[in-house]
Amino acid sequence: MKVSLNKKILSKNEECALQNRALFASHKTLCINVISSPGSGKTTLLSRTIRDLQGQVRIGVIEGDIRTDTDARKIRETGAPAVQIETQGACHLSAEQVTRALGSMATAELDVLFVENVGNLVCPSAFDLGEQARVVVLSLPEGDDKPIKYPGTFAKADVLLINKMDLKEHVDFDLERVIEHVRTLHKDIAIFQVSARTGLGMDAWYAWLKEKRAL
Ligand SMILES: Nc1nc2c(ncn2[C@@H]2O[C@H](COP(=O)(O)OP(=O)(O)OP(=O)(O)O)[C@@H](O)[C@H]2O)c(=O)[nH]1
Ligand SMILES: [Mg+2]
Ligand SMILES: [Zn+2]
Repeated sequence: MKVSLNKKILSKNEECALQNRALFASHKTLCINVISSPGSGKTTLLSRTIRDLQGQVRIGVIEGDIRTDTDARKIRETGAPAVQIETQGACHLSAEQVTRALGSMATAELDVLFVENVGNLVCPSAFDLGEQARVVVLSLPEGDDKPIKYPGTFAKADVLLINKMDLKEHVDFDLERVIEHVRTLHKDIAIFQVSARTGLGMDAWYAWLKEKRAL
């Protein structure tokens, strides 16, 4: 006899993601999952965002790396709270790891919590962490073919930050081609051209963040 329970059985990751999402909702904290290749500038972008929005938006960061707490230490230099997750080899963060890290983060006192995922354009996008929004960072030196080669990550992102715009004159990167292609993957994605080094274009990103936070 076949019995249909008509109830979706949640995976461990989905269960923890639900739990995290409920906590963020109860604390009115906007959680943003930040995904990119290694070295695109995630930590630099977050540090600049924290410094520029000091006194306006209370920001905390959960850092995901395979090894070391280098990035969490960089974030703490800004004065913002940061918790490091060392995945010991895993190439993406799981919702369960985030649940554990939340034990050391006073989310009730934060307006925005960024989760910097492990540098990887492939599997982080397959794991819901309980976030309300996803940001993908693509930097000019990586090449303009990345959205074509790794479509899943771009299709699931709410925001694309095209970083290292200060290097525009030095690299071959067809901006129009990238923007056009990314819009075929996700037509409503918000796209900002920025430089975490010079601050170029960051105001538009901050406006998006404040608007999302207000919703
Ligand atoms: N020229 C230029 N360099 C940048 C910019 N943003 C970041 N960088 C540099 O890029 C390198 C990597 O930056 P990170 O912020 O560590 O990159 P990440 O994405 O956090 O790297 P992982 O955490 O290792 O994945 C550093 O040397 C930064 O100084 C930028 O806008 N312009
Ligand atoms: Mg980093
Ligand atoms: Zn992985």
